[in-house]
Amino acid sequence: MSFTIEQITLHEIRMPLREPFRISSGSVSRRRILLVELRDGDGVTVWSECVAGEQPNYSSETIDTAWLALRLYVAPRILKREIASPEDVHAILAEDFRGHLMAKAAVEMGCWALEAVRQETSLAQLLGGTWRKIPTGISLGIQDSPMALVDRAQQAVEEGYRKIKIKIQSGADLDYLRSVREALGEEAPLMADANSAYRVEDADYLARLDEIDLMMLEQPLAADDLVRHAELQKQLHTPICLDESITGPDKVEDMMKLGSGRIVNIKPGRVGGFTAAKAIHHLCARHEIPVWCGGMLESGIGRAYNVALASLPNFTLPGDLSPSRRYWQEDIVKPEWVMDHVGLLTVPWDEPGIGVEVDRDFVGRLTVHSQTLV
Ligand code: OSB
Ligand code: MG
Repeated sequence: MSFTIEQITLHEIRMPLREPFRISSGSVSRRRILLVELRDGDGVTVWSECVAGEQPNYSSETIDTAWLALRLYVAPRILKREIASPEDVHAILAEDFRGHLMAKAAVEMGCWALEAVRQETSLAQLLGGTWRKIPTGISLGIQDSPMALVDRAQQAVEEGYRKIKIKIQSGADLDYLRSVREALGEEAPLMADANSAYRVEDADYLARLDEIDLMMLEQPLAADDLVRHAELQKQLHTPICLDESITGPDKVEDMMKLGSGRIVNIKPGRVGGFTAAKAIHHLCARHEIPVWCGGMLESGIGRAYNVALASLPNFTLPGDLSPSRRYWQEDIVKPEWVMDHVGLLTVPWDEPGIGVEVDRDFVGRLTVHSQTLV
Protein backbone atom coordinates (compact mmCIF):
# COMPACT_ATOMS: atom_id res chain seq x y z
CA MET A 1 0.00 0.00 0.00
CA SER A 2 1.37 3.37 -1.02
CA PHE A 3 1.56 6.34 1.36
CA THR A 4 1.91 10.10 1.24
CA ILE A 5 3.90 12.31 3.59
CA GLU A 6 1.64 15.20 4.57
CA GLN A 7 3.91 17.01 6.99
CA ILE A 8 7.61 17.14 7.88
CA THR A 9 8.73 18.87 11.06
CA LEU A 10 12.39 19.68 11.72
CA HIS A 11 13.55 20.06 15.31
CA GLU A 12 16.96 21.10 16.58
CA ILE A 13 17.73 19.72 20.01
CA ARG A 14 20.86 20.21 22.11
CA MET A 15 22.28 17.37 24.13
CA PRO A 16 25.47 17.59 26.20
CA LEU A 17 27.76 14.56 25.80
CA ARG A 18 28.85 12.94 29.07
CA GLU A 19 32.44 13.47 27.96
CA PRO A 20 33.90 15.51 25.10
CA PHE A 21 34.65 13.49 21.97
CA ARG A 22 37.85 14.45 20.15
CA ILE A 23 38.87 13.22 16.69
CA SER A 24 41.75 14.35 14.45
CA SER A 25 39.64 17.04 12.79
CA GLY A 26 37.81 18.52 15.78
CA SER A 27 36.15 18.10 19.14
CA VAL A 28 32.54 18.11 20.31
CA SER A 29 31.19 18.39 23.85
CA ARG A 30 27.57 19.28 23.18
CA ARG A 31 25.68 17.93 20.21
CA ARG A 32 23.28 19.93 18.11
CA ILE A 33 20.99 17.24 16.72
CA LEU A 34 18.50 17.59 13.88
CA LEU A 35 15.45 15.40 14.37
CA VAL A 36 12.86 14.91 11.66
CA GLU A 37 9.24 14.06 12.33
CA LEU A 38 7.27 12.66 9.39
CA ARG A 39 3.47 12.41 9.32
CA ASP A 40 1.58 10.47 6.68
CA GLY A 41 -1.95 10.88 5.33
CA ASP A 42 -3.38 8.53 7.96
CA GLY A 43 -1.81 10.49 10.80
CA VAL A 44 0.96 7.94 11.47
CA THR A 45 4.04 9.70 12.85
CA VAL A 46 7.66 8.57 12.87
CA TRP A 47 10.88 10.23 14.05
CA SER A 48 14.25 10.08 12.34
CA GLU A 49 17.60 11.75 12.86
CA CYS A 50 19.96 13.59 10.52
CA VAL A 51 23.52 12.58 11.44
CA ALA A 52 25.25 15.77 10.27
CA GLY A 53 27.49 17.42 12.86
CA GLU A 54 27.78 21.04 13.84
CA GLN A 55 31.02 21.59 11.90
CA PRO A 56 31.95 20.46 8.35
CA ASN A 57 34.95 18.47 9.64
CA TYR A 58 33.68 14.95 8.92
CA SER A 59 31.88 15.71 5.66
CA SER A 60 30.85 18.94 3.99
CA GLU A 61 27.35 18.70 5.49
CA THR A 62 26.41 20.28 8.78
CA ILE A 63 23.19 20.46 10.74
CA ASP A 64 22.62 23.92 9.26
CA THR A 65 23.21 22.94 5.63
CA ALA A 66 21.01 19.88 6.16
CA TRP A 67 18.19 22.01 7.57
CA LEU A 68 18.33 24.22 4.48
CA ALA A 69 18.55 21.26 2.09
CA LEU A 70 15.62 19.54 3.79
CA ARG A 71 13.48 22.66 3.63
CA LEU A 72 14.37 23.83 0.12
CA TYR A 73 14.99 20.62 -1.82
CA VAL A 74 14.14 17.40 0.01
CA ALA A 75 10.75 18.17 1.53
CA PRO A 76 9.24 19.70 -1.67
CA ARG A 77 10.04 16.49 -3.58
CA ILE A 78 8.53 14.22 -0.96
CA LEU A 79 5.55 16.07 0.50
CA LYS A 80 2.10 15.09 -0.86
CA ARG A 81 3.65 12.70 -3.37
CA GLU A 82 2.29 9.19 -3.64
CA ILE A 83 5.10 6.88 -2.60
CA ALA A 84 4.59 3.24 -3.56
CA SER A 85 7.49 1.89 -1.51
CA PRO A 86 10.33 3.27 0.62
CA GLU A 87 12.64 1.72 -1.99
CA ASP A 88 11.54 4.47 -4.38
CA VAL A 89 12.61 7.37 -2.18
CA HIS A 90 16.32 7.10 -2.92
CA ALA A 91 15.75 7.57 -6.67
CA ILE A 92 13.31 10.44 -6.11
CA LEU A 93 15.99 12.24 -4.07
CA ALA A 94 18.85 11.36 -6.42
CA GLU A 95 17.53 12.72 -9.70
CA ASP A 96 19.35 15.93 -10.62
CA PHE A 97 20.11 16.47 -6.93
CA ARG A 98 23.78 16.07 -5.98
CA GLY A 99 25.11 15.56 -2.52
CA HIS A 100 23.31 16.40 0.73
CA LEU A 101 23.28 12.69 1.52
CA MET A 102 22.76 13.14 5.25
CA ALA A 103 19.77 15.42 4.69
CA LYS A 104 18.29 12.95 2.20
CA ALA A 105 18.97 9.99 4.48
CA ALA A 106 16.98 11.48 7.35
CA VAL A 107 13.81 11.47 5.24
CA GLU A 108 14.59 8.29 3.31
CA MET A 109 15.15 6.30 6.49
CA GLY A 110 12.06 7.83 8.08
CA CYS A 111 10.04 6.49 5.13
CA TRP A 112 11.34 2.98 5.87
CA ALA A 113 10.29 3.33 9.51
CA LEU A 114 6.90 4.61 8.41
CA GLU A 115 6.46 1.61 6.12
CA ALA A 116 7.43 -0.70 8.99
CA VAL A 117 4.78 0.87 11.24
CA ARG A 118 2.19 0.62 8.47
CA GLN A 119 3.00 -3.05 7.95
CA GLU A 120 3.04 -3.64 11.73
CA THR A 121 6.54 -5.05 11.53
CA SER A 122 9.90 -4.03 12.93
CA LEU A 123 12.33 -1.94 10.92
CA ALA A 124 14.91 -4.73 11.33
CA GLN A 125 12.58 -7.30 9.74
CA LEU A 126 11.52 -4.92 6.97
CA LEU A 127 15.17 -4.35 6.04
CA GLY A 128 15.87 -8.08 5.88
CA GLY A 129 17.69 -8.41 9.18
CA THR A 130 18.66 -11.76 10.67
CA TRP A 131 20.75 -11.04 13.80
CA ARG A 132 18.74 -10.66 17.02
CA LYS A 133 21.73 -9.38 19.00
CA ILE A 134 24.42 -7.00 17.83
CA PRO A 135 28.03 -7.10 19.07
CA THR A 136 28.97 -3.67 20.31
CA GLY A 137 32.17 -1.66 20.06
CA ILE A 138 33.26 1.62 21.59
CA SER A 139 34.92 4.53 19.82
CA LEU A 140 37.36 6.29 22.15
CA GLY A 141 38.25 9.89 21.36
CA ILE A 142 41.80 11.24 21.47
CA GLN A 143 42.97 11.45 25.09
CA ASP A 144 45.58 13.70 26.70
CA SER A 145 48.07 10.91 27.34
CA PRO A 146 48.64 7.21 26.59
CA MET A 147 47.91 6.49 30.27
CA ALA A 148 44.51 8.19 30.09
CA LEU A 149 43.71 6.16 26.99
CA VAL A 150 44.81 2.90 28.62
CA ASP A 151 42.43 3.64 31.52
CA ARG A 152 39.50 4.20 29.18
CA ALA A 153 40.32 1.12 27.10
CA GLN A 154 40.67 -1.11 30.16
CA GLN A 155 37.34 0.10 31.48
CA ALA A 156 35.72 -0.61 28.10
CA VAL A 157 37.00 -4.19 28.07
CA GLU A 158 35.66 -4.70 31.60
CA GLU A 159 32.26 -3.40 30.49
CA GLY A 160 32.15 -6.07 27.79
CA TYR A 161 32.77 -4.10 24.58
CA ARG A 162 33.78 -6.41 21.73
CA LYS A 163 35.85 -3.89 19.78
CA ILE A 164 37.89 -0.93 21.00
CA LYS A 165 38.34 1.76 18.39
CA ILE A 166 40.94 4.39 19.13
CA LYS A 167 40.95 7.76 17.42
CA ILE A 168 44.43 8.73 16.26
CA GLN A 169 46.27 11.66 14.73
CA SER A 170 49.90 12.61 14.27
CA GLY A 171 51.39 12.95 17.77
CA ALA A 172 48.78 10.64 19.32
CA ASP A 173 49.18 7.40 17.42
CA LEU A 174 51.93 4.74 17.71
CA ASP A 175 52.80 5.33 21.38
CA TYR A 176 49.16 5.49 22.36
CA LEU A 177 48.23 2.31 20.50
CA ARG A 178 51.31 0.43 21.75
CA SER A 179 50.48 1.32 25.36
CA VAL A 180 46.95 -0.02 24.95
CA ARG A 181 48.17 -3.19 23.23
CA GLU A 182 50.66 -3.84 26.08
CA ALA A 183 48.07 -3.21 28.78
CA LEU A 184 45.25 -5.22 27.19
CA GLY A 185 47.23 -8.10 25.71
CA GLU A 186 47.59 -9.52 22.24
CA GLU A 187 44.04 -10.86 22.00
CA ALA A 188 42.31 -7.53 22.62
CA PRO A 189 40.20 -6.46 19.58
CA LEU A 190 41.78 -3.08 18.83
CA MET A 191 41.48 -0.81 15.83
CA ALA A 192 42.35 2.80 14.99
CA ASP A 193 40.45 5.55 13.17
CA ALA A 194 42.41 8.47 11.69
CA ASN A 195 39.58 10.46 10.09
CA SER A 196 41.88 11.44 7.21
CA ALA A 197 44.73 12.71 9.40
CA TYR A 198 47.57 11.31 7.24
CA ARG A 199 49.10 11.60 3.79
CA VAL A 200 50.35 8.79 1.58
CA GLU A 201 53.90 10.05 2.29
CA ASP A 202 53.36 8.72 5.83
CA ALA A 203 53.21 5.14 4.50
CA ASP A 204 56.53 4.01 6.06
CA TYR A 205 55.49 5.44 9.39
CA LEU A 206 52.01 3.88 9.24
CA ALA A 207 53.54 0.51 8.32
CA ARG A 208 54.83 0.40 11.90
CA LEU A 209 51.20 -0.09 12.95
CA ASP A 210 51.51 -3.64 11.61
CA GLU A 211 53.45 -4.66 14.76
CA ILE A 212 50.48 -3.64 16.90
CA ASP A 213 48.23 -6.10 15.08
CA LEU A 214 45.12 -3.97 14.72
CA MET A 215 41.88 -5.39 13.33
CA MET A 216 41.94 -2.49 10.88
CA LEU A 217 42.97 1.11 10.26
CA GLU A 218 39.96 3.28 9.43
CA GLN A 219 40.14 6.10 6.88
CA PRO A 220 43.82 7.12 7.10
CA LEU A 221 43.70 9.42 4.03
CA ALA A 222 41.35 11.92 2.41
CA ALA A 223 37.74 10.97 1.74
CA ASP A 224 37.97 11.44 -2.04
CA ASP A 225 41.31 9.68 -2.43
CA LEU A 226 40.79 6.00 -3.23
CA VAL A 227 43.90 5.98 -5.41
CA ARG A 228 46.29 6.84 -2.60
CA HIS A 229 44.46 4.55 -0.18
CA ALA A 230 45.32 1.76 -2.65
CA GLU A 231 49.00 2.79 -2.64
CA LEU A 232 48.98 2.80 1.12
CA GLN A 233 47.18 -0.54 1.44
CA LYS A 234 49.95 -2.15 -0.68
CA GLN A 235 52.44 -1.10 1.99
CA LEU A 236 50.42 -2.23 5.03
CA HIS A 237 49.46 -5.65 6.34
CA THR A 238 46.84 -4.02 8.55
CA PRO A 239 43.57 -3.96 6.58
CA ILE A 240 42.29 -0.51 5.68
CA CYS A 241 38.62 0.12 6.44
CA LEU A 242 36.92 2.97 4.58
CA ASP A 243 34.38 5.25 6.24
CA GLU A 244 34.23 8.81 4.79
CA SER A 245 35.22 7.54 1.30
CA ILE A 246 32.19 5.29 0.90
CA THR A 247 29.23 7.40 -0.21
CA GLY A 248 27.54 4.70 -2.30
CA PRO A 249 27.93 1.24 -3.83
CA ASP A 250 30.01 2.66 -6.70
CA LYS A 251 32.72 3.66 -4.22
CA VAL A 252 32.86 0.10 -2.91
CA GLU A 253 33.34 -1.09 -6.50
CA ASP A 254 36.19 1.41 -6.90
CA MET A 255 37.70 0.27 -3.61
CA MET A 256 37.67 -3.34 -4.78
CA LYS A 257 39.05 -2.55 -8.24
CA LEU A 258 41.86 -0.39 -6.91
CA GLY A 259 42.58 -2.30 -3.70
CA SER A 260 41.95 0.77 -1.52
CA GLY A 261 40.70 -1.22 1.46
CA ARG A 262 39.40 -4.57 2.68
CA ILE A 263 36.64 -3.66 5.15
CA VAL A 264 33.72 -1.22 4.92
CA ASN A 265 32.13 0.89 7.65
CA ILE A 266 28.50 1.47 6.66
CA LYS A 267 26.72 4.49 8.12
CA PRO A 268 23.30 4.76 6.52
CA GLY A 269 23.25 8.52 7.08
CA ARG A 270 26.50 8.95 5.14
CA VAL A 271 25.28 7.07 2.03
CA GLY A 272 21.85 8.69 1.66
CA GLY A 273 19.80 6.09 3.54
CA PHE A 274 18.84 2.45 3.67
CA THR A 275 18.48 1.70 -0.03
CA ALA A 276 22.14 2.58 -0.60
CA ALA A 277 23.21 1.00 2.70
CA LYS A 278 21.50 -2.27 1.77
CA ALA A 279 23.04 -2.23 -1.72
CA ILE A 280 26.49 -1.75 -0.17
CA HIS A 281 25.80 -4.53 2.32
CA HIS A 282 24.73 -6.94 -0.45
CA LEU A 283 27.66 -6.02 -2.70
CA CYS A 284 30.15 -6.56 0.12
CA ALA A 285 28.51 -9.87 1.05
CA ARG A 286 28.90 -11.12 -2.54
CA HIS A 287 32.60 -10.23 -2.47
CA GLU A 288 33.25 -11.46 1.06
CA ILE A 289 34.10 -8.00 2.35
CA PRO A 290 33.15 -7.74 6.02
CA VAL A 291 31.10 -4.72 7.05
CA TRP A 292 30.19 -3.09 10.34
CA CYS A 293 27.88 -0.26 11.27
CA GLY A 294 29.55 3.03 12.19
CA GLY A 295 28.09 5.71 14.44
CA MET A 296 27.86 9.50 14.49
CA LEU A 297 27.20 10.08 18.20
CA GLU A 298 23.50 9.66 17.51
CA SER A 299 20.70 10.06 20.00
CA GLY A 300 18.59 7.00 20.74
CA ILE A 301 16.54 7.73 17.61
CA GLY A 302 19.44 7.56 15.15
CA ARG A 303 20.78 4.56 17.05
CA ALA A 304 17.54 2.65 16.42
CA TYR A 305 18.07 2.98 12.68
CA ASN A 306 21.69 1.83 12.94
CA VAL A 307 20.76 -1.15 15.10
CA ALA A 308 18.08 -2.24 12.61
CA LEU A 309 20.58 -2.05 9.74
CA ALA A 310 23.26 -3.91 11.72
CA SER A 311 20.88 -6.88 11.99
CA LEU A 312 21.58 -7.72 8.33
CA PRO A 313 23.64 -10.89 7.90
CA ASN A 314 26.96 -9.51 6.58
CA PHE A 315 27.37 -7.19 9.58
CA THR A 316 29.90 -9.57 11.07
CA LEU A 317 32.13 -7.11 12.95
CA PRO A 318 31.10 -5.18 16.08
CA GLY A 319 29.54 -1.79 15.31
CA ASP A 320 30.07 1.64 16.87
CA LEU A 321 26.70 1.17 18.54
CA SER A 322 27.36 1.89 22.17
CA PRO A 323 24.52 2.02 24.70
CA SER A 324 22.80 5.32 25.55
CA ARG A 325 24.82 5.74 28.76
CA ARG A 326 28.10 5.94 26.88
CA TYR A 327 26.93 9.23 25.39
CA TRP A 328 24.09 10.75 27.43
CA GLN A 329 23.00 11.35 30.99
CA GLU A 330 19.52 10.60 29.75
CA ASP A 331 18.48 9.52 26.27
CA ILE A 332 15.37 10.74 24.43
CA VAL A 333 13.97 7.23 23.87
CA LYS A 334 12.38 4.68 26.16
CA PRO A 335 13.65 2.13 26.78
CA GLU A 336 17.20 3.48 26.51
CA TRP A 337 19.73 1.41 24.57
CA VAL A 338 21.55 -0.98 26.87
CA MET A 339 24.41 -3.40 26.36
CA ASP A 340 24.70 -6.63 28.32
CA HIS A 341 27.91 -7.65 30.13
CA VAL A 342 29.18 -9.59 27.09
CA GLY A 343 28.83 -6.61 24.78
CA LEU A 344 25.56 -7.42 23.03
CA LEU A 345 22.69 -5.08 22.22
CA THR A 346 19.25 -6.55 21.58
CA VAL A 347 17.55 -5.76 18.27
CA PRO A 348 13.89 -4.75 18.72
CA TRP A 349 12.44 -7.57 16.67
CA ASP A 350 8.71 -7.66 17.30
CA GLU A 351 7.85 -4.04 18.06
CA PRO A 352 6.55 -2.18 15.00
CA GLY A 353 8.79 0.55 13.56
CA ILE A 354 12.04 1.61 15.23
CA GLY A 355 11.22 -0.29 18.41
CA VAL A 356 11.68 2.50 20.94
CA GLU A 357 9.34 5.28 22.09
CA VAL A 358 10.37 8.90 21.66
CA ASP A 359 10.01 10.86 24.90
CA ARG A 360 8.21 13.83 23.36
CA ASP A 361 8.17 15.90 26.55
CA PHE A 362 11.90 15.52 26.95
CA VAL A 363 12.50 16.30 23.26
CA GLY A 364 10.33 19.40 23.73
CA ARG A 365 12.48 20.61 26.62
CA LEU A 366 15.68 20.07 24.61
CA THR A 367 14.34 21.78 21.47
CA VAL A 368 15.76 25.17 20.51
CA HIS A 369 14.14 25.56 17.10
CA SER A 370 11.40 23.80 15.09
CA GLN A 371 9.94 24.28 11.65
CA THR A 372 6.96 22.53 10.07
CA LEU A 373 6.94 21.97 6.33
CA VAL A 374 3.73 21.15 4.46
O1 OSB B 1 34.71 8.51 12.11
O2 OSB B 1 33.45 7.03 12.90
C1 OSB B 1 33.80 8.21 12.87
C2 OSB B 1 31.86 10.25 15.45
C3 OSB B 1 31.66 11.42 14.77
C4 OSB B 1 32.19 11.54 13.50
C5 OSB B 1 32.90 10.50 12.93
C6 OSB B 1 33.09 9.31 13.61
C7 OSB B 1 32.59 9.19 14.90
C8 OSB B 1 32.77 8.04 15.75
C9 OSB B 1 31.75 7.85 16.86
O3 OSB B 1 33.72 7.28 15.67
C10 OSB B 1 31.18 6.49 16.92
C11 OSB B 1 29.98 6.47 17.83
O4 OSB B 1 28.91 7.01 17.47
O5 OSB B 1 30.11 5.92 18.91
MG1 MG C 1 35.34 6.76 11.14
